Amino acid sequence: MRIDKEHILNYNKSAIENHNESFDFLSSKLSKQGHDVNDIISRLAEFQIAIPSWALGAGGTRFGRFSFFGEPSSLEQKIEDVGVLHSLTQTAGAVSLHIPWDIPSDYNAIKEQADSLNIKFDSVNSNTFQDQKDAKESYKYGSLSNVNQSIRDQAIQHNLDVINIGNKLGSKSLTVWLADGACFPGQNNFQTAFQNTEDSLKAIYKGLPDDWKLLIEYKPYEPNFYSTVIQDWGASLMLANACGKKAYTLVDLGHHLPNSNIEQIVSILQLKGKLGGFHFNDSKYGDDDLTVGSIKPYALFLIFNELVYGMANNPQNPDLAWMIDASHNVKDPLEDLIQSLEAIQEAYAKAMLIDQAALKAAQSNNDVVKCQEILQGAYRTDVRPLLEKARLNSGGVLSPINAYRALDVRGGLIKERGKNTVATGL
Ligand code: PSV
Ligand code: MN
Repeated sequence: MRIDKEHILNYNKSAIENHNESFDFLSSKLSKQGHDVNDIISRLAEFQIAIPSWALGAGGTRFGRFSFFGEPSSLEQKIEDVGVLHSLTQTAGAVSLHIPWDIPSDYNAIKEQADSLNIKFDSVNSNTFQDQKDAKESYKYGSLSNVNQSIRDQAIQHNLDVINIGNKLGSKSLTVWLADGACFPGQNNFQTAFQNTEDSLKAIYKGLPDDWKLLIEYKPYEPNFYSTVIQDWGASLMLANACGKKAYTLVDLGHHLPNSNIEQIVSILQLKGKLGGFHFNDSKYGDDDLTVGSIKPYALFLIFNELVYGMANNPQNPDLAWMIDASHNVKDPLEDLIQSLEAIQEAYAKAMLIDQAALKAAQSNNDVVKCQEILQGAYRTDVRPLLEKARLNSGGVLSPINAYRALDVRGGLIKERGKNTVATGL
């Protein structure tokens, strides 16, 4: 299913008056405060977030999965769904594939399809947390960290195969998330597991093309509940440093113990030029994979404050790979992703409103109250008209959720695909 330009134009006609009114009001207010509104809008339009190929179907838990009607059942249909998201929002111009869930059968055809929808292939993700059909070795007791060399070799080879697949599509990074760890004290030797992981990652790194990055994701627990080999940013950074300059840490918002100061982690990694990628989601308890901004929007804003600062002040840190990593147990996956995209853009726009010079001055004077006023002044601004303008300028719709419903996109997908299709993924 494709959303044609005509539909977008028609939809926007019905909402343009309200938009103009609220945009003019906000824009004149911000201009008076010294903001370059056009610059903020063009930076919003440039900010593209990858959609993971595994998030287009309904998500589930270990207790069950309630499938969503009209789910994409092939990679082509998944790309089609990202195309729908991108035409409406103009901010989802990339897809991130998980291998082996989404191995293309015809590379040229899939590249052409993605091209025609203006979608790039972002980071490719390997999977050594599940056993694959016909695999010689099992990952039950770990993959890159395993005590058994031939299991490590199989996991290394899988990552090299993923690089190869990504290379054919134009991806420029490999994301490694390891489920390896232990469920019980004494189950493994921490040092051996870490050293094995380091050696395995170095072997993968050797096969990384020159213009690629290796992104090392961390997570404190799950599926292992006593210890995880790459449990935090410190472990990830140590491994990235051991591999070399093309290796970076990847931050997934859900992969922290309660109350971790994620913005501080983000800030220091950028200072050291080692923040490589970002997985957005939100959570109340752990790795809940909820819609971005649905639980802690202020925390997201504070993270974006550091990201904006880093993008302006840390040329030593490369451009980041941005991706949503969420799951949707009870919502239409596409509606959920639209809400996440909107929340990310909103936090970014608000962070761009922070007067960095005034903040620096207040910090130099130890004026704590002023510092808070500056941050919260930006946070309390309703920036949605800026997001609308950015979408409008790029050919998207003023309100993606309303347009998605008005155009009955899900109804159209069900008509094309039937009710009971099931997407690959977790
Ligand atoms: C693990 O929880 C994770 O965040 C990793 O990024 C995986 O690749 C992804 O979720 C999908 O399961
Ligand atoms: Mn993740």
